[in-house]
Amino acid sequence: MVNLGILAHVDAGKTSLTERLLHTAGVIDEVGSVDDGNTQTDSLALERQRGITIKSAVVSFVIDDVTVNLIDTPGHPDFIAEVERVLSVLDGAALVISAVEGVQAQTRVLMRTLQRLRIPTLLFVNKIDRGGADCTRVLREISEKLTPAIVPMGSATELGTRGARFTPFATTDASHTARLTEVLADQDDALLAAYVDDPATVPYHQVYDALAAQTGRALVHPVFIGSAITGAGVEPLIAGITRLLPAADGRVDGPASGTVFKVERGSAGEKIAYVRMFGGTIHTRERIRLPGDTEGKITAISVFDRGSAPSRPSVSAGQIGKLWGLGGIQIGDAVGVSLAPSDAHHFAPPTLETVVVPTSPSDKGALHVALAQLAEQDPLINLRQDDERQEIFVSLYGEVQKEVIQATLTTDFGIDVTFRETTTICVERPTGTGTAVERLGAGRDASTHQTILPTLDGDPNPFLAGVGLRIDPAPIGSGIEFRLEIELGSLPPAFLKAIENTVRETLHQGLHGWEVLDCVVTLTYSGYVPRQGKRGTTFDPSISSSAGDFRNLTPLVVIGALKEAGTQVYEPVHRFTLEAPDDTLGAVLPVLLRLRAVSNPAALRGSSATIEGEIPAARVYELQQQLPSLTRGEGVLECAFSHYQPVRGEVPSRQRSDHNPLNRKEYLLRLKRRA
Ligand SMILES: Nc1nc2c(ncn2[C@@H]2O[C@H](COP(=O)(O)OP(=O)(O)OP(=O)(O)O)[C@@H](O)[C@H]2O)c(=O)[nH]1
Ligand SMILES: [Mg+2]
Repeated sequence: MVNLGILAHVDAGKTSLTERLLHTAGVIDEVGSVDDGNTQTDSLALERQRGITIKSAVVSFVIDDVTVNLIDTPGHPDFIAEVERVLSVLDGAALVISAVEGVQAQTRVLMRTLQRLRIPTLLFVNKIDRGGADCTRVLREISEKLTPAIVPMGSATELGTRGARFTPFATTDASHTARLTEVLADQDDALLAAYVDDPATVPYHQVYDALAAQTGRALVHPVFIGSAITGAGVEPLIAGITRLLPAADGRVDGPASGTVFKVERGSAGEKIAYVRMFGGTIHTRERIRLPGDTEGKITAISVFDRGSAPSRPSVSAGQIGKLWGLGGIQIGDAVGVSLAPSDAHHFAPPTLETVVVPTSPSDKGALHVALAQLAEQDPLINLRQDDERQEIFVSLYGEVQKEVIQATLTTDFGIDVTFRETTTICVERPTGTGTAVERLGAGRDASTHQTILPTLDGDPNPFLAGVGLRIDPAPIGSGIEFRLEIELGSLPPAFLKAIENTVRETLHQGLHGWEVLDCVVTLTYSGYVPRQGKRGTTFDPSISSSAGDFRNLTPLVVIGALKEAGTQVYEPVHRFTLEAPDDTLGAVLPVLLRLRAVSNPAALRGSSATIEGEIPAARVYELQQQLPSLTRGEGVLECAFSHYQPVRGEVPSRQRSDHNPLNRKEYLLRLKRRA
């Protein structure tokens, strides 16, 4: 059993290849076509209309007794979140690259991530039947831009014609064996010794075994070549999938553990969770452990097997199943014993945000419910409601995702919506160290514990809590770390938890309203009043500290420390590749400059110019809008998130939540009014 992901830049041919694999394996009699909207994996109405994949889909087939569960993923960067969730459940991947377009922006992003996660990956150079196919160039691009650790498994002829063919190198081909040995010997001492002894006598099966072993460790990447449309090269690819990728392991009789990578709603609105099992077995009617120490009862199971997913009494290690009955389940959740951290992110978060407005104001409540359901299937939509104006914000990767959300709300929920302008999501990082402290008792009379009225020189701390914090900057990508510099045990655990949670919550909005990243927050002081009562009673909350006191006080200390530390706002930047006719460069370049893009000199090939560079995410949409008129409709733009860069000039800010104001007095007054 192999769980295989098919990944690629948009339009490289993943869905067409999936269809062809299913046909070759005998699962379907007719090969469906993306262009006719009748493939197995692009089954949503929207996918069929648009001819692009939007959601990951699972199909399965059996070849030579190996069950392959294949996950077809979307290539459009707006749907990268779908790819992200699938990565944690794969035994291997096939990365598809067009023989015409070659290595594209998203190809690089995906390969980098596959390598970082050490996922065994085969490459498939597709579309050799199309005009302009050039395998030599594409193989060179692969080794220059993706990885030099590749081994072509055969050669292609009659490129650019319907008759284009792929011929695997013969096992008796001495020069192929020698080339393979050379690449593999680096990591394999036994092979190296045999090779040095006598290169001509190393048997092919020994080399092939070494190839499988190193492919399994993601050290090398076999390259297959062919066409999803004509079927050229597909049988050798299948042989590669079943013989070179490592099979799923995990004990069927061990403790049950699996990961949920997709959630959908069935025809009756019921929740269906797709789970990849890593160990053990789950049965119907069984109660299983879910995150947050909760339990769920499975009401039905189906398991992917030969095309469809028939109902089964159980799902076991290695398999992918659909589970019914788990109402609270979310994408990324572990079922049973948790193996991997579920909140690991492999790609950049969404960099855009927009306000969703129902056309009819009476739809507001329904819209909220609908978006919450969509967010369940796509957690990165990240709903956010504005306290004051009650507006609903959603995070986005791009305009296509926005159109898909709009269409889904209309067709599935009957709600028409429009969007307010899309804004970029920035982040903040502290620039220095800052400290702040609010001492216990500062605002209370020591003997009566009554609140001291605010004086002219400031409002004393009115809560039965004391907190001191220091904020230090931390390396990029390190997230937020909470440390203690107080003695362990000097504060009840519930109060400590309240402080840490509130610190994290408050840092969702820094001095300019953006999420604060990459810092260490240290608790340097704490104070509380133990449970006590007045005259005879044992407990009086008005004179004993509560978790609420800490939750209310902590934002003041966080913001105080952050103000002293200072923050820098960063904006997301995309890497782009722009291809356009060379005589349109005169029109394109000034526009790039105006949009604050930084680019290399154009590379010319024939009459086509390619420009690579970086552009603020905030300007990508404008460039996309202008491109057709600048390039007679021939320009092609590819973008992928690259990094965050400090904002120069006017600093954008985001509206703050009530529980996190910059102004101390305002904050205290608001709490008082609410009380
Ligand atoms: N000539 C030719 N066309 C192909 C081949 N593979 C795919 N196509 C065409 O390329 C287009 C995109 O194919 P898809 O299979 O939808 O590509 P995809 O990678 O699944 O696209 P997304 O899922 O949207 O990222 C369609 O028009 C296909 O017919 C091929 O091998 N040869
Ligand atoms: Mg597709």
